[in-house]
Amino acid sequence: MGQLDRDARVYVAGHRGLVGSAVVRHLEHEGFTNVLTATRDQVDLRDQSEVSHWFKANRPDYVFLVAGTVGGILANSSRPAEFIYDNLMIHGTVVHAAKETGVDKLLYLGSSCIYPRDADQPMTEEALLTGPLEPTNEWYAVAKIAGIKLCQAYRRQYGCDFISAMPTNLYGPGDNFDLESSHVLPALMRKFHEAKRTGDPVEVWGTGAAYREFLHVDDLASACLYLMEHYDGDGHINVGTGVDLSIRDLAETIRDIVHPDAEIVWDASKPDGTPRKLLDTSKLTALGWSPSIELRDGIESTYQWFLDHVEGGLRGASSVAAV
Ligand code: GFB
Repeated sequence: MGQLDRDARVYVAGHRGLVGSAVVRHLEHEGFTNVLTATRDQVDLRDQSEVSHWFKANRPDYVFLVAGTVGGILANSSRPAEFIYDNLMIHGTVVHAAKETGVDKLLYLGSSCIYPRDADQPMTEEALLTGPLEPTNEWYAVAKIAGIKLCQAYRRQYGCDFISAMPTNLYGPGDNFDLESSHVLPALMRKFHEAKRTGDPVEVWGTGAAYREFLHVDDLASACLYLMEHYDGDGHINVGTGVDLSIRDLAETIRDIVHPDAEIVWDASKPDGTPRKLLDTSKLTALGWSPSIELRDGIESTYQWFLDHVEGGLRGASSVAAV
C-alpha cells in the first residue's frame, strides 16, 4: 500500500466508457506516465486467450477493472443475456490474467445493484447476499456479485491483492445519451434539451417516487485511485455521496438547468425499479475519502459537456449509439 509509483504500468480496462475515461483523466492529472489501454478491436475482454496474451505482452503493474456491458433500467431488463454473459466473462478473464502475470494490485468495480431490493437504508457492505435482488437488473447484479467473489477467491487461494469498490449510480462527461440504453440522468438531460426545440412535453418513466443517489464520475475516479493507495482488504467498499433524491426531484432539477418552461408527463407503464438504493459510505469516509462535486454543479458541467460534445451529432437524429 501507499502511493503508487507514477512511472508504474497502469492498465485501465474499459477506457472508452464513462468510468474508464474518467479514470484515465484522473491518472494523467495525478502524474501517471505509463497508462495502458487497449481498444475492443485489439483485445476482446470476453476472450481469455486474447486477454492473457495482452497481459503477457504488456505486463501491467496495476489494473483498474472498470470495463463492462452497462445500461439503464430498460437495457438491463431487455438484454439480460448480454449483461450477465459479457460481465461474467470480462471479470473472469481480466482477474485470471492479472493473477497469471503477477499484477501487484487490481481494483474491481461493481455496482450498488448487488444489494437486495429490500435492504435496509442506507445499505452497508454487510447487506450483500442477505435477500432477493431487484428483478429489473438481477442478471447484471449476479455478474457483479460474482466479480466480488472472484477477487476474494483469488486473494484467498493465490494471495492476490485484488480489491473491490461498489459505486452508486454514476453520471458525468462521456456518459451514454442513447434513450434506449442510457441511465436516467443523461436520458433526462437529452429529453429536456430536445424539448427546447420541439416544444413537446418531456416524458419521464415511472412514477417519480423511486429514490436514487448520484455520484459524479470524476469523484469516483478519485475514489478508485484513493482505494488503490489506501486499502487492501478482502471486503468490498461502497462509494457514494450519502445523499439521494426522488426521480421527481431529479427531473425538476434537470428541467431548471436545461429547459425551465418544459412540461413533464409521467409514463407509469415504465418500471420504477428498486424503490431506494442509498449507500452507507462510512467505511470509505473512515479511510479518509469523501466526494467533492455537488449534484447541481455536476449536472450543470455535464450539460455543458453534452452541448460541446454530443448535441451537434444528435440534431435531427431520433436515436444515437452510445457515446
Ligand atoms: O438510471 P436508471 O435507468 O437505472 O433508472 P436504475 C432510474 C430511475 O429513473 C427508474 C427512472 O425509476 C426509472 O424508471 N427514469 C425516468 C428513467 N425516466 C427515465 C428515462 O428516460 N430513462 C431511464 N433510464 N430511466 C440501473 C441498473 O438501475 O442502475 C443497473 O439497471 C445499474 O444494474 C445502474 O445498477 C446503476 O437505477 O433503476
